[in-house]
Amino acid sequence: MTTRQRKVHTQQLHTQLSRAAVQIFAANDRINQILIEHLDPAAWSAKPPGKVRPIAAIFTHMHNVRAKWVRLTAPHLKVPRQLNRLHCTPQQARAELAESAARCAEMLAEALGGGGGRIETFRRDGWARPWPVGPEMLCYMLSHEAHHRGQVCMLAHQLGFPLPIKVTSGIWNWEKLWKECGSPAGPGYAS
Ligand code: NI
Repeated sequence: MTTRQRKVHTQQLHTQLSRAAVQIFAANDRINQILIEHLDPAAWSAKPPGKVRPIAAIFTHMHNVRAKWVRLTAPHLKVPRQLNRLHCTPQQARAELAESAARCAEMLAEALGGGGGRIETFRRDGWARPWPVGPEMLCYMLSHEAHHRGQVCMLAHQLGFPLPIKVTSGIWNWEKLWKECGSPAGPGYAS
C-alpha cells in the first residue's frame, strides 16, 4: 500500500466509524424514547423505597450528563439546557433527550470523523482525565445510558408498573430500531 492509499484507507475507516456512531447513538436514544412512551405515567415520579432516585430523576440525569459531555468536550456545539428533575414531564424529557441525543451524535461524528474536527479529547467529567477520541468514548456513553435503563426497568417493576413484554423485548429488536432511526438496511449496513 502506498502512503496515499493508506491515508485514503484510514479516512474511509474514520468515515465508517463516525457514521456508525451516529446511527448507534440514535438507536440508543430510540430505546430511551420507547421506555418513556410506554411507562405508566404514575411510575414517572413515584417515590421508590429507600434512597433511590425516581424514574423522572434518572432520565433527567441522563440528559444532564449528556449536556455535561457536550459542554466539556464540544463547547462549540449548542450545549443542551439542564433539566430539573422535579418539574420535568415525560413529554418534556422525551423532547429534551431527543435534542441532547442529536448534539451527542454531532459530537461523535466530529470526534470520530478523523481530521478536520475540533474535538481531540473526550471529557466525561471536570475531574476526570480526558481521553483521546476513539470508540471508547462511544462505549462509555452507551454504558452509562444502558446502566440507567436497567435501573428504570427494575424500578418500574418494583413500583408495580412493569413494562409490557412487547416493550422489554422490543428494545432488543435492533433491526426495527435502526429502521425507525432512518437506517432501513439495519445494523452494519451503510444506509
Ligand atoms: Ni449516572
